[in-house]
Amino acid sequence: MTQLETPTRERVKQTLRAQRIETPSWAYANSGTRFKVFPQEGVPRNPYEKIADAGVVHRLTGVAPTVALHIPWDRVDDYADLASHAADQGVALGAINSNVFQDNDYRLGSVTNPDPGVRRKAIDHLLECVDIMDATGSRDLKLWFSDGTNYPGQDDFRNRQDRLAAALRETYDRLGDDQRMLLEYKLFEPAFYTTDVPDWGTAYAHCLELGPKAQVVIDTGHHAPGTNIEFIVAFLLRAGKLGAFDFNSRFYADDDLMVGAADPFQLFRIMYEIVRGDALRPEAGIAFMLDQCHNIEPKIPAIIRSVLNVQEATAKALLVDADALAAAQQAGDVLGANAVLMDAYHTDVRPLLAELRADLGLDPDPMAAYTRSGYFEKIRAERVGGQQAGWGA
Ligand code: PSV
Ligand code: MN
Repeated sequence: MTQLETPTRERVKQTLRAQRIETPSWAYANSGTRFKVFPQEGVPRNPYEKIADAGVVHRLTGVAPTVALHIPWDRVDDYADLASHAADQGVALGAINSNVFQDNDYRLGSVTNPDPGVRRKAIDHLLECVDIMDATGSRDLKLWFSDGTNYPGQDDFRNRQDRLAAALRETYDRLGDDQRMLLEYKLFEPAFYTTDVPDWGTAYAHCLELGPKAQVVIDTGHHAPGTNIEFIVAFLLRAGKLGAFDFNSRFYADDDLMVGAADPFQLFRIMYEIVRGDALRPEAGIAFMLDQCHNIEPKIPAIIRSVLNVQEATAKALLVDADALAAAQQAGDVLGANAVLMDAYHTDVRPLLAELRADLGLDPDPMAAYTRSGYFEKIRAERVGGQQAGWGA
């Protein structure tokens, strides 16, 4: 490894101290594919236990201070009590994810369903999520709609867009001054012919029409193979319309594997655009969230690994020599410009990150620290009986 100059190391560490990565409550729970859910020992049985696990991830990594909830999977009687439990665990409640995709009524869609009664039910759920945000102090409402069609002629595209716009407007108007709506797109699944919010352009157009409190979420697993995601990042950031990421990685479709596992270079390119847009600062308002499912690997270590992967990609992005890159680009030096980026990507930042953690009073190796902590043995012994949480629970 080339030795990094002290000012560079200090600059990068300083910026990394402010990084915030949000973990998803559902990643701590059981999940699977449509073929099988493999239960694991020690899995949380309720939202309180999921939040306890998120607290462990934050204590070990120092950069995961919030946990996203999914409603109704994390429905509780008293959200203020859940928020105070989170504070006891050293974390706060983050984005509220709505869920209008698991009820029998939503067979033909939720907010775009041809039946006005079903649309009303779906919108009421979105409004309930804003009530929950009021109680938890959450800033962000994350919306993902599985709505779409399976067959040509099944429903009218334009009517569905009108219904979508009306539902978004009603929800938008319910938001408080400090609250935001984050609209997520996805190319396909569960709908296979059309999806009502299939891509960033559709999400962007709706957000533009709604106003400044509506922004786009990029879930890295929600694109056609080969899509240049970093271009989308650059475009939306420049337009002031990037609100959040759902990080994960994919080999084929919406695989929900650990971020940075399938394509660490893509994650670096995305984080470079974030650095280029000066959007790493918490004040820039980009929520860096994970949206993953750990079907066969142990969950808490997988989430720690994912947080570290984002941190490593960020450190590499911060090492790009901006002046040298600009000079090469201006001079039309194609290979020189590419080399500046690749030099940063090929730097081994693990020693720098270990040093950062030591500065913060953390164990330099969070994965090993988790194994040594005995936390898994504790939850395995304690969390017996009851219903393990999972998708839909
Ligand atoms: C949809 O595939 C999605 O990415 C949305 O964010 C959902 O809320 C989440 O997955 C559920 O796992
Ligand atoms: Mn997602």
